[in-house]
Amino acid sequence: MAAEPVGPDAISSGNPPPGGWRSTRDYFLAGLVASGFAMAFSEMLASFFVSAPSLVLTIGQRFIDITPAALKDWAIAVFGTNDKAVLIGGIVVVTIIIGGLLGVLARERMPLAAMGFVAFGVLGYALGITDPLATAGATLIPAVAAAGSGIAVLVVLRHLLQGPATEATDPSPAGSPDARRAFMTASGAAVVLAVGQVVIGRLATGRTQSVVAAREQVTLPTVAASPTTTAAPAGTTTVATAAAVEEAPVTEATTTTTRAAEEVVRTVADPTPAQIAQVEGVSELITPNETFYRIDTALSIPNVDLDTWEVSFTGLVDSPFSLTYEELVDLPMVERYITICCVSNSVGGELIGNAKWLGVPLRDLVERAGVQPEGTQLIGRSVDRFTVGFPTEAVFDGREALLAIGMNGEPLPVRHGFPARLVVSGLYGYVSATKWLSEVEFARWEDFDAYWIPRGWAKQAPIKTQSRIDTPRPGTVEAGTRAIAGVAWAQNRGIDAVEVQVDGGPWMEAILPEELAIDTWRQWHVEYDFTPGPHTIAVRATDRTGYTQTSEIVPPRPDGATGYHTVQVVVV
Ligand SMILES: Nc1nc2c(c(=O)[nH]1)N[C@H]1C(S)=C(S)[C@@H](COP(=O)(O)O)O[C@H]1N2
Ligand SMILES: [Mo]
Repeated sequence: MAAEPVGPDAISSGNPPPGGWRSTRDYFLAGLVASGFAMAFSEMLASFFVSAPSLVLTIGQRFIDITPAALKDWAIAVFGTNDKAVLIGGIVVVTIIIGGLLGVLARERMPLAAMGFVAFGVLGYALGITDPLATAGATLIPAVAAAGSGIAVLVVLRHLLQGPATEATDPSPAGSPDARRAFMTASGAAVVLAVGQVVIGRLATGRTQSVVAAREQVTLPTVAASPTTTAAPAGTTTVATAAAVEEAPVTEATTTTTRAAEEVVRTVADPTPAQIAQVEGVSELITPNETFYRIDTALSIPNVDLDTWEVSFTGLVDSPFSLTYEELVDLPMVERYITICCVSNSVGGELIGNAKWLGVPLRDLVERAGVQPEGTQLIGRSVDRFTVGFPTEAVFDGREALLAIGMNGEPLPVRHGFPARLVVSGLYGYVSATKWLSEVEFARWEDFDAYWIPRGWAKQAPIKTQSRIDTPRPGTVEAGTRAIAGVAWAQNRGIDAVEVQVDGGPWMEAILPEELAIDTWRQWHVEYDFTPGPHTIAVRATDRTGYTQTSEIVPPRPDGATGYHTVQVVVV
């Protein structure tokens, strides 16, 4: 907070400038303090009430929604995954500066400046109620708080600057050192209070995010392992609850197991050692939830109320229906290893991860709804209004497609879509993987374009066959024999071969561990004897259809990047 333009040093401590120290700068400072205080107060109150939106976040959210694609690409390119933090910081700074200008305006025309704060409150309210989880009444709280507290602080500071209106021509007493001290003290106090409110707001958010607590109460369906299987390494039980899990672990890739209530969870075994590359520096076969990439448009993670949450199947169906979380969890489930990735992933990028998903086969649910022949598009709607759309056909063509509630043996992490999300093998996330799912709707293919389609991304988006070098990393490498290793993926098809090339030489066949599933990435490696000097390493993968990934370099937009991943090293 040392950088705040307040405190005694912000104003020269020498003689008052001609006309007193009540310069434009002082009024600007008063405005900055007033708007900063107003924002902090409003944000703190918003964090106390679940249905009251944060105005700063909703402004940011609407900004994201209307931002032209090109600007968004630029922001992601420049700021990477910090783009959201930069956006919020930008909104705060701009708002405070506008507040400063209102402060200057307040010098002569306080009512007009007050109108400015009211306008802010009104704008905040108008944007705030667009938050899908906000109520009209609760939204009044942060909006009124922002306008009211901003005006109040400004009135007080202005009063301290101008003093009683008695002797307007006399700079005293307002211009006296005492009055000045009073102004600075009041400003400083307001800033301290604002900071305190931000801190309290932060702490409160952690508690009102009731979804976090609700998630911790969730017990995933328990797997009673099949008694027919033979011994396997410990720790092969696959879901969160340890209770009622029998000893005999599962070794088949897919084994039907019986639960007490005749419900069925078909679980998958943990990867065997033969399926895991024992190579240092290669991506883990299963990506831990903590490091799994996260991509979404949500500035604040939807705080879903598990007691009222439902997912409904609607649109062009014969029998629409809804499921509560309890009902959903009671349905027959499967576990599947599926690698999901983002279309924005550049060649060699990190926006990809592999997890074990627990969920209901989408096909079961779609059949229950009875989709009509014209329902050629499946729309996945989120509580945050995000949408995806993909061909209904993908539900029936034999690929893995889940309405998932579990990720790597845990309830879905909140950032990855708790309570439920879609996971569809072989389709990029933006057309398939709705997090915080609220509705699965069927429509004609030509009648609806999901969130990213009008923003310049392809409507059909199958994942492209790709490969990535994880080690060595670009830079300096010691001479000698070491592994070149990475991952390759062609979800829904499977990877058959990976080849590595150094300095344009012959393509070397990489070693692949046993396949975990055609829906997951596959680790690969070669041992290579590095000689001193600069070297360029390239990789390419061939999928089970016999297709070798193209060397043609195209950017992620509109339907996924292509080109060989290359890494440059200098061997010493
Ligand atoms: N509600 C919601 N779901 C969403 C998105 C989103 O912005 N909002 N982004 C999609 C995109 S673009 C991707 S790549 C995946 C990423 O899932 P992850 O964050 O769990 O890795 O989520 C998809 N689901
Ligand atoms: Mo994505």
